[in-house]
Amino acid sequence: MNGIDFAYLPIIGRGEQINIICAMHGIKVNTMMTKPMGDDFDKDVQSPFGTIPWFRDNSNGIELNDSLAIVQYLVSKYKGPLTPKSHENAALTAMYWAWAQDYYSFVLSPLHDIITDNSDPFWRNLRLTNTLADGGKEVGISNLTILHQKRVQYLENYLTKMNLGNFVTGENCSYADIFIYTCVKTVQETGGFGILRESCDGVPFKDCTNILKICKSVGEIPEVIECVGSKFQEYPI
Ligand SMILES: N[C@@H](CCC(=O)N[C@@H](CS)C(=O)NCC(=O)O)C(=O)O
Repeated sequence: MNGIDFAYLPIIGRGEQINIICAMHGIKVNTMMTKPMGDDFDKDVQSPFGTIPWFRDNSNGIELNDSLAIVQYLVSKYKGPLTPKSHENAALTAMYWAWAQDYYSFVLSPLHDIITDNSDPFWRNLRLTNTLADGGKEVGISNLTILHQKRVQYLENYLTKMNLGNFVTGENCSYADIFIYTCVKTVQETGGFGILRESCDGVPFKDCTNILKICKSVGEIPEVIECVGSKFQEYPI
């Protein structure tokens, strides 16, 4: 294959899970850094919807501008360990991915605005970013901490009820496990998320035995170890 072009930023964000999935499926990635943190790509102009991740498969020219669409395309076109084994497994994987996507969109992403001190309402193409509008930073962090705890508890409770194996859909790792892993490790280890850790008294995933078990299992996969390297320590968010 000719590999893929992949535009993102030098952060964990919504990009690292795609790098990991490519590593696990042997897909060659040509990384492009987008403005304002790089010069290879301009999301405001080149992305159909003004956001990243953005992707093109050089073998056929298909261009995708949504992380779930990218991941589902990759694991079905380039079969490997993360390719769902049944329709049921595919649907459950997409559902757990959506948990991580919502957690990212409504908890981690608004925290990015606080971490980067960006309270201009229109600095993103996708959503309003005046997280600090009502009550300032302290109230913002406190509200997002409550939301974090609620979202995490829902997932943890459901995993307990389902009593599955080492991963969300059973004994095999899915692409949803990878996204849950990158979100959890971002909160646990990146410098910027110190504010959330502090707000959770240093234990943002307290009593989350199942979630932490999944992250441990993902973190032991050799391709994950190699792909991630020291990024959680180096990247700000
Ligand atoms: N549903 C989209 C959301 C993409 C998204 O919000 N991307 C963020 C970065 S993780 C972005 O481009 N933000 C900048 C902006 O909105 O201008 C996906 O999952 O790809």
